[in-house]
Amino acid sequence: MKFERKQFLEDVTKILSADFAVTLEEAGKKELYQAVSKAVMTEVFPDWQACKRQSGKRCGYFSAEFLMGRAIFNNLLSLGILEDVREALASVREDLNEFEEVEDAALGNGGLGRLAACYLESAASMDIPLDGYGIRYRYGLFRQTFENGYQKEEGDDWLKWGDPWSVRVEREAKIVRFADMDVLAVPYDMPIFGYRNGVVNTLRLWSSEPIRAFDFEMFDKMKGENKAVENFHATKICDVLYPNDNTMVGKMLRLRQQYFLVSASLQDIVTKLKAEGVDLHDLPKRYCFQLNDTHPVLAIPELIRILRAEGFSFEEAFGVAGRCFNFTNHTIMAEALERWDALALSDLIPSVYEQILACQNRLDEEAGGDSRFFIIREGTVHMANLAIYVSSKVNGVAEIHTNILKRETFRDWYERYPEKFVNITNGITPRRWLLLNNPRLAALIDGKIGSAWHTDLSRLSLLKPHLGDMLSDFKEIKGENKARLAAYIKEKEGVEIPAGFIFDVQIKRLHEYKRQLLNALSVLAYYFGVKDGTYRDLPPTAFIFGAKAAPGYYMAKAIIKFINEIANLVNGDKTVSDRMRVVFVQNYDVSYAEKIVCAADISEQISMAGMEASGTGNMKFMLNGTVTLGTLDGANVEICEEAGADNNYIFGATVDEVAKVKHGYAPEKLLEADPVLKRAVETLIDGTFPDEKGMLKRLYASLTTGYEPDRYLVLHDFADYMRVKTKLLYDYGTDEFFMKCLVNLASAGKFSSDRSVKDYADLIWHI
Ligand code: 26W
Repeated sequence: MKFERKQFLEDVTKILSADFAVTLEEAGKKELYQAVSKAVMTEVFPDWQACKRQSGKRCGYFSAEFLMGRAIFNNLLSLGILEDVREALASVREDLNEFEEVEDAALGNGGLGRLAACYLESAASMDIPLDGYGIRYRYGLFRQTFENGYQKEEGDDWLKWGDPWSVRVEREAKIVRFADMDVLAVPYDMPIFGYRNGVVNTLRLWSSEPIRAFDFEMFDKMKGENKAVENFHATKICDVLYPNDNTMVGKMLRLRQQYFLVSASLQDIVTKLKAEGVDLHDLPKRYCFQLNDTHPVLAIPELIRILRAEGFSFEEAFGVAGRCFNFTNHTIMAEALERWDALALSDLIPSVYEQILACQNRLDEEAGGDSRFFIIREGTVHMANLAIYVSSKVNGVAEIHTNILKRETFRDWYERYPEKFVNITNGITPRRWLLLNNPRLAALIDGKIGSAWHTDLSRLSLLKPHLGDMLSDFKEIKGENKARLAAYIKEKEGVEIPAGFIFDVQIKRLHEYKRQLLNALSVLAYYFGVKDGTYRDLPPTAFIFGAKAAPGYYMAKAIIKFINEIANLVNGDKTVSDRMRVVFVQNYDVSYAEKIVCAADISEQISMAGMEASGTGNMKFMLNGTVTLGTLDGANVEICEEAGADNNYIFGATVDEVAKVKHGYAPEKLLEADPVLKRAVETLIDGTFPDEKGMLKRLYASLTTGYEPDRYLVLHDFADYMRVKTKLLYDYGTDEFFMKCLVNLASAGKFSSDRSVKDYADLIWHI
């Protein structure tokens, strides 16, 4: 984008006067933020219009979550005007960094939502016509604070600063029909800028509204009548994002959200094609759809329903759907595979349910009654099965994950339709996750190999001959990033991390399988070890955690409480203060991640092997020159393939070993055999920590008793984890160690989401 300072400041001044009746001098931060953003939006409008009008085949990325984070810095970077705007504002004594207070758009839970955001950015940068379709939740993922060590949730008012990067497109509103009411779906379009290439794709987020402007008087009169009041609430479909990650809760409101999203999106696309005069039999020539996990899978029967209403036979409609849809699976956890009660579904959207039944009948005929293949069984609709049956392609998100899908999770389906299954290893956008969050490191790389890596990350391998020369600058930059993070943590969390400490980081959603508990137990082991002399000379280390727990996930919340108590104990004990600090940062989100990732020395990726589909945080750390302390799980496996296992720190049971260990597993024997482990685990019940609510006691029980004690093999992997982690801590600081960091950076090329979206475009979308 061309940038002229004088013109820009004039535009900003005009918007300030028209929208807020203030001058540039009088404007507050929020007003200025809106005016600056809008001034840019005005400029890019022609490019955006041109991209929207292109006539080739497009892909719709259907997702219940888009975890976009903060837009302004990324957008300015993509447009190539970040520094220009910074200088223009500085010339009128404003500081662009003030906009770091702008709320993240946190319309997602974790990996799946952030992946969608990276893919949109990469597709635009690679000039791939991909548009996102999602829900404009009024409240995104909750804001987290800690009170007395317990997680507290508050509503996330992400629109507090306004939403200048969206445009409400009321004239393209659609009506979504449920059995009990009709709802208006109003689109808000967000431009997705390609990196310095003039491409502007679209993220279209639907907002639900009552069809008639809300009538308060009517509402007042109807208060007594349950149905009407219920309807009023039901029009609030988009009020809030479900804060679940990995557990399926069969809530009707969630089902409404899912249907709302796919019905509005498909009506939108079909309407536009019809207006262009396209024969809907040719739909697959113009569109394909990527289903981001099962959440938008109702799109399949919805499209069939729409086509039948247009006069298609079921077979014709099924054929078109089969050529349009593709399905990505993001987890093998049984509790996360979506299933819906068939009665509830048929009550809410009867004509859609009819199409699901028709698919089931077709499958019955095709599979000759083989009972392994079903969509509806015992009154439950299995969304993954519906997706696999109809879709052209089904993909997992890392090699090991796709293999597990083929071998286990969807084995029967794979046997029947082997050609459907493909792997597309996840990726991350190097613009947000290196250029933007770590500009000095990016500049150091530019200085060695030029800037072509910005859009071709494989070129990082060209750094390999230069790594030795980069060492001292790299250390200096990492040190500065660490100092900045330490200052931020001091301000936000009140915990001081002294200079020279190792930053050992685990940031991700809280889940038992991700094993933050394993990390916590190691911290206790080091603490007792420092005190009793075993680790008298422990390299000074800050153990940094960040994670939100689903509000209804008891064990996850117990783990947060446990770690916060450990932090209290360690940080309050002067005798260890030159060796250890522990901090659990509050409200971990995309913007916090940007600050942490560039400052980490150790990336903890310690899930039980087989459980983490891919992970993408692991890639972010790698790209910023951080070694992984991890299991052979998800994309860690491929990270080791690229960077070498000896440049990372691998421990623990492999997938095959997990299966074996689980036979006759006896965690109590492990406890008895290992006094260090026992001491750490018993703090859960021996009064070391206050436990008013009995949470820690239940955590202890989850490790030692019940149907499947220590389900995620925390105790089994503990000794090997300690061994490797201790080696890592003692390796830290040598040139040899920093070379490992740099080898990781130089080997991160594969993990660009540019590569991922191109793989999708080649193997699946054919665009
Ligand atoms: C029905 C509730 C629910 C909500 C979210 C079920 C499942 C999910 C997601 C599948 C959870 C998720 O975000 N999975 C993560 O997806 C990332 C992107 O592919 C992977 O990198 C992570 O390994 C995976 O946990």
